Amino acid sequence: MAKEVIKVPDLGGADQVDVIEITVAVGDTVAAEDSLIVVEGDKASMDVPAPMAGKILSISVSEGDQVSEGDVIAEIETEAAGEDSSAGEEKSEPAQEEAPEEEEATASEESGDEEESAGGEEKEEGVTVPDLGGADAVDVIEISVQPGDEVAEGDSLIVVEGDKASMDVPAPFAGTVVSIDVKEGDKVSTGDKLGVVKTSGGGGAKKAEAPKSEKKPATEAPKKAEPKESVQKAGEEPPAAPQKDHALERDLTVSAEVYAGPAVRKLARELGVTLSKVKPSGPRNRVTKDDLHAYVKEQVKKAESGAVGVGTTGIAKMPEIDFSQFGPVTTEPMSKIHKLTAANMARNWLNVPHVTQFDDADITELEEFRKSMKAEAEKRGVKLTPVPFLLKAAAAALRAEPSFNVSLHNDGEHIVRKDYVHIGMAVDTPKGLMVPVIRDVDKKGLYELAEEATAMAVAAREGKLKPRDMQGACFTISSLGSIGGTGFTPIVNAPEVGILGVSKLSVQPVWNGKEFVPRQMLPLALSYDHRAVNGGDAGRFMTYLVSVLGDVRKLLL
Ligand code: CAO
Repeated sequence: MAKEVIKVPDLGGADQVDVIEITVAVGDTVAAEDSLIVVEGDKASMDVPAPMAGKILSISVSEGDQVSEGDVIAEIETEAAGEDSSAGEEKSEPAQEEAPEEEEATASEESGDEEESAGGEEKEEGVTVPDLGGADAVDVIEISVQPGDEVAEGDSLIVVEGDKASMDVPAPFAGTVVSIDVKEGDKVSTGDKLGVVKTSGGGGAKKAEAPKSEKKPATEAPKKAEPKESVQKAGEEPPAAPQKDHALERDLTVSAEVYAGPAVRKLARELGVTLSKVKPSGPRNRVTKDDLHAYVKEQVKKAESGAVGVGTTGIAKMPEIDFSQFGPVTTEPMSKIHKLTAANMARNWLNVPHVTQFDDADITELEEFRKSMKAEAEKRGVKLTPVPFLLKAAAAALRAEPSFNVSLHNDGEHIVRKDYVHIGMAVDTPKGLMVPVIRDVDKKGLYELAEEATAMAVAAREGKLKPRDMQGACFTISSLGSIGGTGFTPIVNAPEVGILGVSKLSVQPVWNGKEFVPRQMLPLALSYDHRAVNGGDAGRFMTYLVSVLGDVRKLLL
């Protein structure tokens, strides 16, 4: 065991860089090259990696500190004293290897594309990737300008990112962007051509003041770029040291003005997360790895619960409202059934183009018949309500008009036709809405259906339904007749394509050709998925249904 001191490595000439993230905690065990802290200078941010594996004993810096080369970052206890004793400060430099040097003046200097004309006239110069401090084949993560854009000297043209650092490649002089020859996702190395910038005149190119071959000494802090107005959002500026942070802001504006370090950006890209959607919690509104993880967790949770929000529908979410400001409230968790119903309803409402057709069935004779059978039904231990009749009539209609006994295939290319008739029955339970399914309704008699409907309703209310009891329906009946109402528009329970809403029976005056007579009229509402069913089919289905409910003898035919 040996104790080693880890210091800030060579920062490529930059001095007094900000510590923007501490990525380890005291007690953490790290592998060699694991990031310890992230620092950020004028134009680049970089991870400072552990020079050796070990356990972090202490951390001497905090977020927001400014550090320079040689400052102590942390103490680490290494496993094998002998092996790592030579590491110490020397090994604290690997980051330097990957940290791009801020040699903005190198851009274009070695380019052979220069088309220079006499002083004071326009000239076009190729811009190349500057010295990347040893890094090779770095990713182009943002193109900051377009052909035709006016840029000031030092304005970012593109942003590149290696393993441990990201940096702007600045315009070598003020002028107009003629072309950008790389695109996001390309890999570039030192010397690769990025594009062409045209000076507006000899006097406009500040670079002309410096000899072409002159490179800025590595020890000189890079010149700060004045950010373009378009990337400066007044409301989003970090509060501290605005002048110093101009280039920093530019660097952090990658991905819609988001403030994040290279490691976080890399992780975001790997996870496919748009950084601008992540709520930052770090200093100066910086997105941290924890923020990214929290965001991904939340998205996964939402997706698994089927919750509908931005991203799945494109519809803005409801604003969060504190109802207690209007009066006393209590907040309680939704039951699992309630949450599932909410998700299913939203999914069906948004996916299915609904049409609802209305009609009234004259069930005067049906009611007479039902009442005449009631006593006998009770002897058999069943309750004969209108529901078994509705089940039987709907099954007959599904057979007579099979356009309703289908489901749309998910591939959008096929229709599945069913040669069975299973019907779901909406049941109102204390825990929420449940839809048990009665199988082979077309093959069952009224008593059998009455018995099964009652048993299913009881099982639903007692929470005893099994998943299979709620699967496989071809069509659903939602009867609110015992509760009341003159009509409602039910939501199709996809992948079924139709649902019948039944409201409360009432006695209505009906013209029989000679006079108005009192008839018992049952309001029906048939909602259907207009992708699968046409209005004509729906009209025929409803007319057939009304006719068999009007004369149940037809069910025997
Ligand atoms: N009009 C007038 N009276 C009706 C009627 C109608 N359309 N439908 C049923 N009734 C009567 C019944 O005949 C019964 O009266 P009697 O006891 O005098 O015979 C009474 O209402 C109670 O019926 P019930 O509720 O016990 O049985 P049911 O077969 O009518 O209904 C069930 C069973 C499970 C469908 C029902 O209890 C239920 O839960 N309905 C709610 C469904 C629902 O929530 N739908 C909305 C889904 S979308 O949110």
